[in-house]
Amino acid sequence: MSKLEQFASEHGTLEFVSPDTAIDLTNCDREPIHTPGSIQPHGVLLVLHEPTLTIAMASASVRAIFGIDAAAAIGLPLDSVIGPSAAEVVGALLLAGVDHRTDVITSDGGGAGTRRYDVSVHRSDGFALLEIEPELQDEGHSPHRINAAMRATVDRLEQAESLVELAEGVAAQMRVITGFDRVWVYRFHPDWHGEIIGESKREGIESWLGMHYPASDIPVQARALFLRNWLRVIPDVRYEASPLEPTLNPLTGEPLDLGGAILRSVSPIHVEYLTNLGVTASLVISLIHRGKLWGLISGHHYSGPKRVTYGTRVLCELLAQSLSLQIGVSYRLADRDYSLVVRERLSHLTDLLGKGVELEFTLRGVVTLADLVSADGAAVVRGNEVASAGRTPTDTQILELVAWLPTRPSGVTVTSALSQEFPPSGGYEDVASGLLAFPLNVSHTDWVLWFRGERHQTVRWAGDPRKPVTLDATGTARLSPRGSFELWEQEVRGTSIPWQPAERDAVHELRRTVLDQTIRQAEFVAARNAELLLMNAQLEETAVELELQAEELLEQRVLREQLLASERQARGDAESANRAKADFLAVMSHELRTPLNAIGGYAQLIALGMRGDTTVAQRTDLERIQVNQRHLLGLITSILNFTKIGAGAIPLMMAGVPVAALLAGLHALVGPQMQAKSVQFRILRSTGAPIVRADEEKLRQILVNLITNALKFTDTGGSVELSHRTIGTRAEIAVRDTGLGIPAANIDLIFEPFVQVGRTLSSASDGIGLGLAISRELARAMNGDLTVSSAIGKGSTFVVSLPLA
Ligand code: BLA
Repeated sequence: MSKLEQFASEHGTLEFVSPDTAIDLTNCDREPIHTPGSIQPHGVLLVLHEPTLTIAMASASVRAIFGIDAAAAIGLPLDSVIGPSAAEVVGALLLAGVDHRTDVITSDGGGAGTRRYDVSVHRSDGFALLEIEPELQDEGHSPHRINAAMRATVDRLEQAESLVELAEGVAAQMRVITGFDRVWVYRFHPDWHGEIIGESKREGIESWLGMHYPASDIPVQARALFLRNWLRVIPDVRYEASPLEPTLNPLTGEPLDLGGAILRSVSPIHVEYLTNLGVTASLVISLIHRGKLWGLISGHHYSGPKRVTYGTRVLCELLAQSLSLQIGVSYRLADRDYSLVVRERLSHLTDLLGKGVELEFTLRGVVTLADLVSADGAAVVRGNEVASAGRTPTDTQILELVAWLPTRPSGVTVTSALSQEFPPSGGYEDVASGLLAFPLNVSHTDWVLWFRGERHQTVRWAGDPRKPVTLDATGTARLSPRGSFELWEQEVRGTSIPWQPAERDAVHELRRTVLDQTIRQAEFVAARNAELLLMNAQLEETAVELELQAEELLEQRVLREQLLASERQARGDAESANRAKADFLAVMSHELRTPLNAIGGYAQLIALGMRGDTTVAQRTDLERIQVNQRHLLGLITSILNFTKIGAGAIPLMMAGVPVAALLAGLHALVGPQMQAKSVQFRILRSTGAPIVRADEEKLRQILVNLITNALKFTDTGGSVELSHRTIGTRAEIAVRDTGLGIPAANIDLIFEPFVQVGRTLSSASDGIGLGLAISRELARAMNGDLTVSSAIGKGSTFVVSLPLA
């Protein structure tokens, strides 16, 4: 793709008005500045047929320089105008096949005697265009001097610590080389308005450093030409244009495209602009990096015409290129560094989400949701529920915002000037001038939002940017660039620091992770429901049978109870009822295990292929049946255990247990799991050597349960720590983790049997939340207790306390 096509694809197509249309406010960006039909008169343009090199068009200036009328030159061979040896050099240049201009110096007589000229060739509209400028007295650009200038520049570039220093260094060098009154470096902003970011000027003229200029000062078609032609000169702003003869391209009947010509006559509007600024001569070089126009560097003269030799121009181009390069590199380095940081934060968050942690949880922690994109605050909205952290609008304001968001094109919303799109947010610009948001569901009721506060900024414009032109006395919009460049300060309100590409990418990625997760959960729940329905039907049959058996058992028990009535009286009714319930559950659980084992066994037979080949889908189903079968089995075993303790049915072997030795022994049991997950496992030494009264096996079971739990909720890189201490007549053993922590509201629930806390979804193999309930029952059965304290994002500490022996 040519640069121009690329430019057009980024900026929309360039359309031009016809040459004789008057240029006014509505069409000034469509002035066909590439086809002015004339050139600046300090040089000559000869338009040549190839390969004959006969002249097809010539500029009127050919008369002053080569002593022949343009009209008379048409149809002549080139050598008869510029002399044979010069024509030979031009022919060689063209043969070299270099398509854009190639500049050399050639000397010859032609009609006007022997002189030296700078010539330059390029091709346009099917012709070879030859531009000839009488050579200037050389300003002494020997290779030695060029070398010295480049060296000085490179030194300055190397030492520059900032963009401004870099730009000033290059401007200063360029001013030394060219002798312009001022050299300025201009950088385009994303909306194509520009800012002077570096300057070098002679004493006695005002500085323009830091001034801003509206985008309309350099309209789109002029910027497009900047990419085609890197260097433009206007040696005398008061020049009188030299017209082409004939006026139109004889091959096409259209005006000739002079977009690549250095001598091209410039737009009268721009000439007027320069005149208003007091500029008498100028030179402009595009600053291009990776095919993109990012700025320009320009020399101004205020004290009459100024031509710059060809050699000097080449040197200036080199300077401009090194500046582009240097700036490109430092931007890319900074971008890359920041991208890496954002990536790291992203992977931390997606890891958490991958473990089933709710998005709301990530509002706080080591790396928060807000941290991901360096936002001031973030919020997760689900229906009317708002969870937020950091600097954010109020819940009500957030809900209003979320009601408005679905009216925008869906997907990720990115703005650094929210109040321009959503005026009600004008009331809280200080916390939310920047917004990044994406919906969590298709009905657009749930959202994640990031906020950035207002950035205070004053922009110094050279003249009021809202009035780029002045109107004539009749008030009609005849275009004339403004005459005043008086400082005009604008307080920019309601904008935040813009969101960086790396930040937007991270949000897109997070969105993908969250949506994937949601889909997977929905599928999982649906699949489980289907399985459970199937299993329910099977179990129901068994249940009917069991019920009958249980009734029978109860009857027998009643009979027996009647016989043993006297003995039972002493125990009290409450206890007996309890025991009856436990026994019933025990029997039922026991009886359930048999058919469940059968289900598992048959499923395994089929899975192993003993009943013939199975399809992939069937194997997946079988796996699910087995997973659920094991899950149910686990549940039943837990119920059994729980009821046994509750009814005092678990025999306890109470003895003196030395705590330190017990803890040390745990290493072998849980160490490998810790290592596998890269969680640090530590047993802290303590001065005392307490011996508690407990059932050693049961105490170990409690601790293993607590440690396994801690590991489950602790991220890779975290730690689990065991410690003990003696308080009065009791010893305390603590299991501390650096995991997710338990929300205060849930603290009381975690010891309830059958309640799962802090997990979105319990996978079938994870147990059913009986572990903690059992552990506490066991601890209490041993005259001890189990308690917990926790802080969100920091971790939890479970403490088993037992009486000393
Ligand atoms: C071109 N306008 C330009 C150029 C510059 C500026 C640098 C390129 C000139 C060249 O390539 O030689 C703008 N000049 C500036 C700025 C400063 C400066 C910002 O000295 C600040 C110090 N110009 C207007 C308006 C219009 C306009 C209102 O102000 C049209 C509505 C048009 N500017 C305009 C056109 C060109 C231009 C058409 C192209 C000139 C050409 O290459 O023919």
